[in-house]
Amino acid sequence: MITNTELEYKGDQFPSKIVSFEQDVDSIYFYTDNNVILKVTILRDSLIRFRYTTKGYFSNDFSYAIDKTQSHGYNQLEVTEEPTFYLIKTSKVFCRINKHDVRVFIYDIDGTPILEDEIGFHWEECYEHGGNIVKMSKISKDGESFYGLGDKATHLNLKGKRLENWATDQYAFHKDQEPLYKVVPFYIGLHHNKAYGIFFDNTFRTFFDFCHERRNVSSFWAEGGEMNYYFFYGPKMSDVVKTYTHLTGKPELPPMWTLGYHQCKWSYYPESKVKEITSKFRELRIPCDAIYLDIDYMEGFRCFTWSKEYFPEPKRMVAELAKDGFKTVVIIDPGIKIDKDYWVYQEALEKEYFCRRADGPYMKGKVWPGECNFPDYTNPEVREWWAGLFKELIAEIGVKGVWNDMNEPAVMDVPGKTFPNDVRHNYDGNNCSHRKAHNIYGTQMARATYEGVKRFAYPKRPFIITRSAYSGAQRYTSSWTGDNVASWEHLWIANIQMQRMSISGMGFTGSDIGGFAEQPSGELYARWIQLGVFHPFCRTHSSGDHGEQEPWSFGEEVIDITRKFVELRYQLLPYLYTMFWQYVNDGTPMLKPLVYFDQDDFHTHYRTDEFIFGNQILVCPILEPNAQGRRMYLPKGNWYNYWTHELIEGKKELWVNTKFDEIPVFVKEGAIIPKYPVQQYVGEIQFDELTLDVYFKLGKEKSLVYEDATDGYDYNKGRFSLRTFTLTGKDKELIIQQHKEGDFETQYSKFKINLNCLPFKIKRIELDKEKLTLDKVQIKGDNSLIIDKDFTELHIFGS
Ligand code: MIG
Repeated sequence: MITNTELEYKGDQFPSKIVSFEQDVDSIYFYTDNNVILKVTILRDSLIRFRYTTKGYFSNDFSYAIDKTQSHGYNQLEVTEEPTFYLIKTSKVFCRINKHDVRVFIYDIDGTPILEDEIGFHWEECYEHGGNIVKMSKISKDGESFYGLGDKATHLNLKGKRLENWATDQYAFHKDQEPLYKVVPFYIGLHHNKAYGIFFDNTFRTFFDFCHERRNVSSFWAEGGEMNYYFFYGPKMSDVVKTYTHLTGKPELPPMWTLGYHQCKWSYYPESKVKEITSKFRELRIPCDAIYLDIDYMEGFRCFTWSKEYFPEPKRMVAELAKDGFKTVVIIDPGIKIDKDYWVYQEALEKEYFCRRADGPYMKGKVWPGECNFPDYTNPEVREWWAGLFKELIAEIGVKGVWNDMNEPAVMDVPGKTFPNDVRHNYDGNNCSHRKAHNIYGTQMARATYEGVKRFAYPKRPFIITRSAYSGAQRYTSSWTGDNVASWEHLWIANIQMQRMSISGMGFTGSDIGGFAEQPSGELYARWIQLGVFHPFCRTHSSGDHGEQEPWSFGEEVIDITRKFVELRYQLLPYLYTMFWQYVNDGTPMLKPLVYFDQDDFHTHYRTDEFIFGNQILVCPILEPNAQGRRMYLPKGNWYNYWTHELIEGKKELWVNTKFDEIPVFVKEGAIIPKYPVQQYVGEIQFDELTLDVYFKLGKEKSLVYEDATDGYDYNKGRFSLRTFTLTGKDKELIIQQHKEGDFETQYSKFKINLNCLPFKIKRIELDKEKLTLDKVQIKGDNSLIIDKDFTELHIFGS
């Protein structure tokens, strides 16, 4: 018999009081008398995990996001019991846990409240009235700002927004549209000049509310799964971002060519069209390293096949393109055409690798090839099989990179544009429904692709690009921001998305330059290229049904602007490669929003347009038509205008004049910017000179240049070169010291040193403490020196 109380909707439930606690090395368990357990795990002094169950026991602890190869450790952990609370202390934070309601309060060592529970953990659990929702609410502090969350197409500062994480194929999305392709449930809070972070590692549909519903409350919740989050203490935003990136993992170094310029369109075919495009790049001398084949290269959109009509001899074509410096990248989608004569379909069917509906049949959905089945990439055996499928493409045909699309997963002509919720997934042995696996499906596909490409490209490095991704996907793949639009608003969105992705651990990202949907004007395309060359991933792509979108589609002026900026990117390759190496090494994001650069300056908290590219170059795109320049904010420090060399003091708003072939670019004083000669593709020419653009400063500044063989894995065996340049400027002196690590021999043996903005006349030069004889140095008219040895100290005296 059903009683009334059983049918009654209970609404929110709350933990009751703590009745006991127990410590097991780095974890402390708090037990309540209504089956809630809070498990607090100290991973580092500034990294604490909070995990709750409402069942009285914890299920298997499994996460795709956490990088298990990373180590953690703390200096201090003390747990004390007081009459009304417990206190957990590390060397960085105190964490108070109330006995009567399990609310959590975190303070830093100075006693400043950093993050405090409002209601804290609560949940709904009722089959008749809406299922299972786990919720968390925090008190938001005065003047608090919020950042992060991956690819959101909205203001960089998320204060006042409510956001949703459910990977979605969002064609021609617009500003503030939710949800989008990626799921990064990580945010940074900043108040009283102190930053902290939260990573809510829950793959169900999640929501974040930053003072949108209630002015003083930030909250997050999930439609299933556990309340399971990591807290990061800064106080610097850079510490939060680095620790988050360390926790969810960093990529390996990509081959240097992937940092070149890429050309794409839906679709270049047949072979003659592809060749026409690549030849035109060489003819116009616009550098380019990669050419993409979209879905039409396949036979009826069947993955791992080639259209015999359009591409009769792929191996020959790919080799010919490679001879001309072009790397071929091909698209691979998750949908496998239901076709009993198609070997990939046959194999997957035989081995039972396709996803099934709850009551048994295979998940069927329409995508480009027509009706398809979909591999369950959350099954390790399926990933292994999928990886093996790349043998022919990579090892035999010579394709250099793979592009994973439609992996939200996208399904046509159905409500919700994806799988139904009842679809089953293996989830690495933790069987579950699509409600839980949806958000990581794309990441697991990209991971399987990465494993395949890596295996067959060896000893070269793999390259993968994905559309959908969950936290941690950066370990396997780069990404792009999906189907944007050729509009000025989307140029603004692209700028923000790339900064946001960078501080969300997923730095190797770019937008479709020029816009995917609709046709850009020449002016918009030029402005987009001018920004795009400063994004980690730099590719023009378009849907192709609105006209041409190659650099030469918009007339001479745009060709020249494109060439100028793509050439600049190629000159800056050692700088770009070094910033990538820093990302790989310690999780430093490649692009830094101004708030990341100087969080103590309140003016930076709501800036969106300016960003720091690497460590020493500041970029501000032009985001409007007919601009003669723009207003912008220059953060702390002194900056040289890259084009005019004018020195400007920062921490102020200013107007900057620009011509059509310029955008505001500034170089931090004291910087030494390394440059290669312009090449049409990475490795095109042998060169014997590294250019160092030196920007004088009164005082000290460090600059780095990381190099290796540009591909392969020898750098892991010490075959890299890391140069540290220390610049010291005095009244009438400039000293540049160089320290070199690693045993990679760079191909060049000379340095061309451009002494920009020297405030004095050169009187005498000493190299490694010896007065220079002229065969070791040539002074050119424009304050540039050629030095033909690996110096350790260059000392310039002025008068
Ligand atoms: O339904 O492969 O975002 O980059 O060119 C469209 C064709 C499928 C969507 C991708 C886009 C790609 C296109 N794809």
